[in-house]
Amino acid sequence: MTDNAPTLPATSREWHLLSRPVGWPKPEDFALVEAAVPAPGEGQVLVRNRYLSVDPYMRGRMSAAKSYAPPYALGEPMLGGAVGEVVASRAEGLAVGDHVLHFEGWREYAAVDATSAVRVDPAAAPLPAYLGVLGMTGLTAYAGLLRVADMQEGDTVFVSGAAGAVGSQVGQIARLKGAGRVIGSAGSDEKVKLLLDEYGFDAAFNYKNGPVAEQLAAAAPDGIDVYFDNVGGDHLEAAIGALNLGGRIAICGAISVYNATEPAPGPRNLARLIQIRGRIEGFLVSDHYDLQPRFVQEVGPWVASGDLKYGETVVEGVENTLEAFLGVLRGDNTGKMIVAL
Ligand code: NAP
Ligand code: FER
Repeated sequence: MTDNAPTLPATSREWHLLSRPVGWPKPEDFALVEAAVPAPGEGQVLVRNRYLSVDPYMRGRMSAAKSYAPPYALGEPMLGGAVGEVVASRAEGLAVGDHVLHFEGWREYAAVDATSAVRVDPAAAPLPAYLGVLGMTGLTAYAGLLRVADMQEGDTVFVSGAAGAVGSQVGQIARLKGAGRVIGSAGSDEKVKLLLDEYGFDAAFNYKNGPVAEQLAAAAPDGIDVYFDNVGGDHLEAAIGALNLGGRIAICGAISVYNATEPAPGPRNLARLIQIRGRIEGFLVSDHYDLQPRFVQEVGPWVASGDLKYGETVVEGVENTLEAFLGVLRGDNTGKMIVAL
């Protein structure tokens, strides 16, 4: 059965990668292209995207290096999380007017295989929440803190990137799960104030105000039991230096080196892990989707009650998607960076 909405434009806009950035991505590496609105094939839906996700990992997919996700193809629309409305359907089980989460972001309209679209309920949560607090970044925080770092009640937890999408949720989940002390670092005094005043962190510092090791030592005089690493670099070295006996570090991201053109130096104090029997473990959210039901069941009510607060930085217009992405790398965002179309 073909189920069509009455009026669709003939063309719409999509972002292509033209060349692989070296260092900081430049506008010339990208193009906003006008292309025909695709007709959905059998088993597909045509989605009018409403919200696009821009995320740090996309920097990795702009490079040619082999990784867990294939590089973006040159001259093709880029991929990324998006939530939109079905405007035409040739798929069983999805109808015009349904809202779906899918992976063909960076564009206004997308023909999406129904098998890779997940229906979401706009009455249960605002649509952008499915990209952030109840979506990929939220699950990353939940799985990384509770499963990978194995946070226990009473632990002192340190998280970097603490005012961002993942980090702000890590700190609050830690508090709600009974951490003894929650410490965050972020890149501006305003973000630090937000962590202390709104998100219930016990201590926070601006990593641009002085050496991380010194600021962490002041914030955690008795050391830390868990470090949730979003940034790498000197934060990681400082956290290893502050780690208590049996401490755990979950390596989630290393945004401080995503634009590096030379291999970044590693922590100089890894041998400390021997005496403290410390553990460092990297993880990918995609290996933890079995936790999604538990995550939504536990975190959903905290979000609904306001016990867990979340921020979003919303940029308007598909033409501003690249700027929004660059803004994430610069630290323009508080909470999840979202592009609203
Ligand atoms: P986000 O934290 O909302 O945004 C990125 C933040 O990084 C910026 O707001 C900026 O905040 C900070 N930043 C930029 N350059 C920095 C630097 N040199 N040093 C320290 N901080 C810097 O992004 P997110 O989506 O929540 O992702 C956070 C981290 O988790 C990223 O590293 C990402 O790659 C990773 N991640 C991993 C997985 C996984 O499966 N492993 C899944 C999702 C995300 P400031 O103002 O504080 O500098
Ligand atoms: C995924 C695995 C990892 C994913 C995102 C990430 C969007 C992010 C990794 C990073 O930021 O380092 O399946 O889906």
